[in-house]
Amino acid sequence: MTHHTSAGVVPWPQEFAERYRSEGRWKDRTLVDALTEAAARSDRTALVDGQVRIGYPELMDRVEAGAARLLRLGLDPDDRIVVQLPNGWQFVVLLLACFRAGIVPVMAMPAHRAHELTAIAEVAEARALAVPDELKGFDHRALARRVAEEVPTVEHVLVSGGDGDAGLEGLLAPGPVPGAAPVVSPDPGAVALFLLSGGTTGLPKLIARTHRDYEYNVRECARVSGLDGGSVYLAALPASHNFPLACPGLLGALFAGGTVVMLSSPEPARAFAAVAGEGVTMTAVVPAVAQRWLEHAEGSGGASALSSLSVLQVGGSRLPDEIAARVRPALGCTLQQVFGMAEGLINMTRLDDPEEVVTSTQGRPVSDADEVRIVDAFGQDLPDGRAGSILTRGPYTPRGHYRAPEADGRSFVEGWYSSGDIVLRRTDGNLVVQGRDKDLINRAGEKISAEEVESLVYRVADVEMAAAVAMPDPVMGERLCLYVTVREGGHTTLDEVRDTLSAAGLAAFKLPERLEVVDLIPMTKVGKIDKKHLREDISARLASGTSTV
Ligand code: OOB
Repeated sequence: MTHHTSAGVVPWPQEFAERYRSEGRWKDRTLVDALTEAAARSDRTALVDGQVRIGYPELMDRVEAGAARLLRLGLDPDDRIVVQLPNGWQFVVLLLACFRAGIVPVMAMPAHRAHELTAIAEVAEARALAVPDELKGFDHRALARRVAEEVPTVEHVLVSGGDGDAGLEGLLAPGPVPGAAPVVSPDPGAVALFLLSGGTTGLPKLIARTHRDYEYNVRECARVSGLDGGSVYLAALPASHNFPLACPGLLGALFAGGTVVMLSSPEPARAFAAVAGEGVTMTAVVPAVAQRWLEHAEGSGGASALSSLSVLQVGGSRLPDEIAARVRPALGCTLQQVFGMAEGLINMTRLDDPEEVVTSTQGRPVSDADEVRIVDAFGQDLPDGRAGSILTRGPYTPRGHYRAPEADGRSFVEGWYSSGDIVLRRTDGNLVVQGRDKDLINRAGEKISAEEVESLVYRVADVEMAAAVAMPDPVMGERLCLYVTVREGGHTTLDEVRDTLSAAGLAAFKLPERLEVVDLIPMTKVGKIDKKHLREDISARLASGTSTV
């Protein structure tokens, strides 16, 4: 028997919940209710994936039938299903079918491997996994089987793209579904999905998002980014990430009655062709991708392919001001900077902001009910213009991680979420992200917990002590550099470390990209590894071209 999802969810205090409801922020409707309203009004294509085009009536039919078949399979409302699918129509329909039935998807990434998937399935006590057959030469079906063997709650593996009988395509075909029980809508206050935290702990943390808080998240983001029924949204970042999913993302486009185009990679040639072919009006990318798009457009004159594009959202990591300034001239669209987090708070520059605000700030909260404080090391509020740690709470920022009371001692302070970002608030209210005091590496928007990597490095035979730090990188923003000390007479290499971590099932994007074998790892006065010193050290080594190996 698995837990009920709600056990382990930290609720909003009653007075806040009542206020959010009476102010009309939280509505009494599920995510599928929001979709149903849009579907009734729209005559647009809802979903495009290559040659596959799905209109709203067909989408609703598939969602209803998919929900009925998930239940007929033996899954119950409130059961968790780990979803590890690439950007394709199956991802969208499965997610909506889960929302319809009250089955709770857990948003894994295609890049995850056994280490991550097992931990995610364990924390969620998942009863099912949904995976592609194979992706980029990797056998996800075998990976899922391995996870299912290790995690006793997992009973079903649903595979997309294969020819097996448990195929996802069959499950998500339009109805009717003989012998199925009627599908009952979940409570709007129930957990709709779990997002993955870009956190700093050794194990992944899950964030429970309810139907009503997530619907509000989508609604406010859609308003601020100008989405409407005529919008064509390109999902080119991995769709299980909060940004392309709900800020306003593909859910925003669907709830507006617009069109969603699913693309499995943001690689410029393919993305530009998709924009031109489908008349895409809006998309979201990370700074590293924005940079590649700029180079592509500035180089081969590909910018004309983007003539339909009106808004380019960029977020996930800090966009350098100089790159921000190139967006409008080179791509001919409005830049919208987005500083958000899976834990809730989303900040955006506004479409009619002066160019200076758009190119040099990360915007301001999307909701006037979002509360933001900037505090010093002692938790004292700082005046505008002074950089400090950002704390936030609000109608779509949950009050804790899922089943993680211990880890939350640091990241939630009396109901305020402390993201670990160092932020300055200007007098005009716009936020500027200046740094970070959390122990992670932000590799082109993909968050890598230093602790998670370090804990596995000790499996390398001769390693004595390990410290993972961010090294600056012109393309990815940051990459992971690993400092190690080795036992006397011992030695190790970058290849050995990477091989060991891969064998441990760690996702490839988390593997160290540089190794520094040193005699001593510097410690602070309180006996912690001095990461600040190491970051300065690697910056200096990169600047002077020196290395220990
Ligand atoms: C987004 O969400 P997560 O959960 O992957 O990561 C959140 C963290 C933030 O705490 C911050 O450290 C960093 O990512 N971040 C940015 C940023 N946007 C996110 N740092 C500097 N500048 C930005 N514009 O990354 C996310 C979620 C929803 C929308 C957009 C991004």
